Amino acid sequence: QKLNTIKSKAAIAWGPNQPLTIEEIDVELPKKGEVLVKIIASGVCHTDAFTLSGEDPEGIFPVILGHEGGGIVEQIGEGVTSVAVGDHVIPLYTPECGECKFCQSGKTNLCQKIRETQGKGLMPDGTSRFSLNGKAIFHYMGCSTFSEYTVLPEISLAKVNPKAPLEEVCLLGCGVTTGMGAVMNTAKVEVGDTVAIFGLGGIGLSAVIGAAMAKASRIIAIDINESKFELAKKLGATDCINPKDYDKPIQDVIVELTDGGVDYSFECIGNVNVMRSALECCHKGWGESIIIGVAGAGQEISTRPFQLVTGRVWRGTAFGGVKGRSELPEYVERYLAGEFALNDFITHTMSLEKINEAFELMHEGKSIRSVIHF
Ligand code: NAD
Ligand code: AHE
Ligand code: ZN
Ligand code: ZN
Repeated sequence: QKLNTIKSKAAIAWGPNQPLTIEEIDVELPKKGEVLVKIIASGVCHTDAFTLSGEDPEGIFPVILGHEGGGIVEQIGEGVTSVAVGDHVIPLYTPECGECKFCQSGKTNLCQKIRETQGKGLMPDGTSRFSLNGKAIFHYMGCSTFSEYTVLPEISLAKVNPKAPLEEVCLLGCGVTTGMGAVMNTAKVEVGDTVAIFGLGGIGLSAVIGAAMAKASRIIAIDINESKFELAKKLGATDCINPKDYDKPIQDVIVELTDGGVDYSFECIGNVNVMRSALECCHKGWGESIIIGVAGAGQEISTRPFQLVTGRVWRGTAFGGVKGRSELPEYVERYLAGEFALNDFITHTMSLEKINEAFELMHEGKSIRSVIHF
């Protein structure tokens, strides 16, 4: 074994649509401002599948995917002060440096301090900490949680209450925070508002939870897979609709159901045609549609500009607008206080060796979240 490295079991994605393989890789110990984290659990998000499909313009291989994790600090690099060995942490694909123009603006959670290198699969110094037989393996979204050990910049870690089970709160590393945050921070849904949520995976169902917490009067949940409806109803959906049951556009159905359209809609699929429906089911004059879903390379959205001229608003959100270091710990506290459950989402748990099954279950529409236990 090389000096300054440790061995780690990791799932490697070698190229688009190739099954991941489990390898024993070398992980370099953390450099200045970096932290070695032992991953305890990681959810599998549709964005991992999206990048694996080859549709992600930033997709790069070979790579260690995974960005919805929970772990424990194993070692800190020089100058790290905000976390210590033993701390429980959630990796952040949207870091929070507190210093960049974006952090200082107070208008966004999209810290850009390390965005460029992160998008290239590298640490901020432009190199990778992962290798297999001397060949570099890329990082993913600054997280790479499908590895027993991973290295992250200090600014990419939220320190959370150690009382929270990491096997559950890992879901706050992406899906649940994204959906709830989109409703509460981005849209700012208020008591009595009407809401339509397209796509009832981990993101859409979390948006349902957010809308129920905000006391929306009507929560219309839309999916082509009706097996999602039971949980959507349990979480607070008032109406569940399958677009395949209608011979007219789903936006027309929703406009009729809601006396002119909803106050807010959320696209949680990544389908540009559904994004149009989500905009056009909004109420004239004020309805806002929030894009959460991630669409593939070359895809574009379209609508008649008249839709916007007449007051509808098209917006988007990443990580639910949540600033990871300063705001995510509070989500963990709210979970611990019983404000929302996470176990409803965990339809499957498995070891890293079975990770390809998690992708299969997702594509078959059989899972909400598979959580990998290390
Ligand atoms: P998922 O695969 O678990 O759920 C998607 C749901 O959409 C499924 O229930 C599926 O049946 C449904 N669906 C598919 N096509 C449909 C259609 N034409 N009409 C209605 N329903 C349809 O995915 P997920 O993990 O919940 O992620 C959802 C999307 O959000 C993905 O695009 C993902 O990349 C994106 N995402 C974005 C952010 C962000 O920060 N913006 C964060 C996480 C995930
Ligand atoms: N890399 C893609 C876009 C992927 C994307 O939009 N990612 C979301 C998070 S999805 C989490 O499941 C995001 O945060 N985007 C903001 C950012 O800075 O990446 C592409 O199209 O190039
Ligand atoms: Zn995600
Ligand atoms: Zn910043």
